[in-house]
Amino acid sequence: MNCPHAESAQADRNAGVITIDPMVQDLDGETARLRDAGVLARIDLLGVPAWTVTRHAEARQLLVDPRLVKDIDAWGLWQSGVVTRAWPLIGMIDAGRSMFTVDGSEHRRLRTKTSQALTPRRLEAIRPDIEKFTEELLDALDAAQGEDGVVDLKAVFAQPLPMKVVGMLMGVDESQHAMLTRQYKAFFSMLTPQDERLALLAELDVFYTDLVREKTARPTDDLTSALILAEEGGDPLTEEEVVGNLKAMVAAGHETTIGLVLNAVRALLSHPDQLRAVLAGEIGWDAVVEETLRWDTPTTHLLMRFATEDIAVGDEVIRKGEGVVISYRAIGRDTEQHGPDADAFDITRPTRNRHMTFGHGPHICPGAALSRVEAGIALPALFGRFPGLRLAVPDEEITRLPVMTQNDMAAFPVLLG
Ligand code: STR
Repeated sequence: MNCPHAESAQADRNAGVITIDPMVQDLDGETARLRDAGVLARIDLLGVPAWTVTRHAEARQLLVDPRLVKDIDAWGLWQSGVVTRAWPLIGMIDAGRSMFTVDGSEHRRLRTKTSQALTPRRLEAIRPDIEKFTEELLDALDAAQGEDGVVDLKAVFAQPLPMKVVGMLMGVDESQHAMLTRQYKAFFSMLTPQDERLALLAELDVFYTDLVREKTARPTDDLTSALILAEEGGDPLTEEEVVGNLKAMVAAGHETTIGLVLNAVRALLSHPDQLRAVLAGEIGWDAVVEETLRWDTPTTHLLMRFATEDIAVGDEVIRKGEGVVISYRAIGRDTEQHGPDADAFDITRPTRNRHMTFGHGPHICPGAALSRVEAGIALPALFGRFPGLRLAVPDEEITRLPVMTQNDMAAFPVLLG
């Protein structure tokens, strides 16, 4: 290109692009840069350009805009073959047919049974099971202390609990939990070579398909069996659709709740006055859960939606075929929504319940109530059993995993008190 204007226009464009660094340790710095870049920011995801939404109000609008769809075939860069299955983030988007990837009336058909099974009322029935899992894992935590008293709260507590819960709901045998944890860890890590990631996704497909066939032959009282059975007079989900929903439930139910529990513990340990207020009963655990969801979102960036028409947002235009990410961490720190001190963790904040961390609109997280029940049981039980719980290393030494879409810690070493 020898036209100087075009070149400088190109440079300007690149100058405004924020590269999402898979190795980033300073996540607050990344969040602040995205917010400074505006309502809509141009980002680079491992060489692939996309928009991201960084503000609460505009995200709320876009999340109900039918011109934005989840169908990967609406993506220009996919249609043209620029993005292929060789791109490390493809598994976040091209995940098979499920409630996660389909819109409109088909989406309602795919999602109804799952959301009905996860209402706060229905969840009361499994509360005793979650409490039992929690107590068992607290015993395991006690037993796992090393000679120096240090134990990894992630590996021994925060990670197995959501897997036990989602495993019970979906009918995944305990003997498979460690395998699934290992596979999802490799799936999310950007250090995993892409051929290995594609291979593990194929293995998981076989695993889930076998499970669906088993439940088809011998239905039990789990949600997988319920998804297989047709409504009276209704048309049943296909095997592919049941597998897709099962994959989405296990992946989402496992990964995100680990983050919620650990992020809450971390926030409380670094804000001891607030921990004291909660332990003294001055403020409820629900406040801790909601403020953690706002301030330190388990999902940093949610991939991806595609514009089926040009969509104007402020002074920018998302062109037909372009991809849009929702940056939930930036949205939680929106000063217009949460005030000038949005970067501060404050469980007494009046807007703590007005976050959008579970999304909004038709795709709003169907597991939101479940994760609130899990965290609402796990956190008080943990601090009830170990009131002197503290970090075994300085907070700055907690390292993030190389995961682009989640705020994932490598380990969370604690002393039980
Ligand atoms: C992982 C791979 C898979 O087999 C199915 C899904 C669909 C649901 C996705 C999940 C994915 C990745 C993690 C997600 C989850 C929905 C919510 C969760 C994006 C692509 C997070 O918010 C982290």
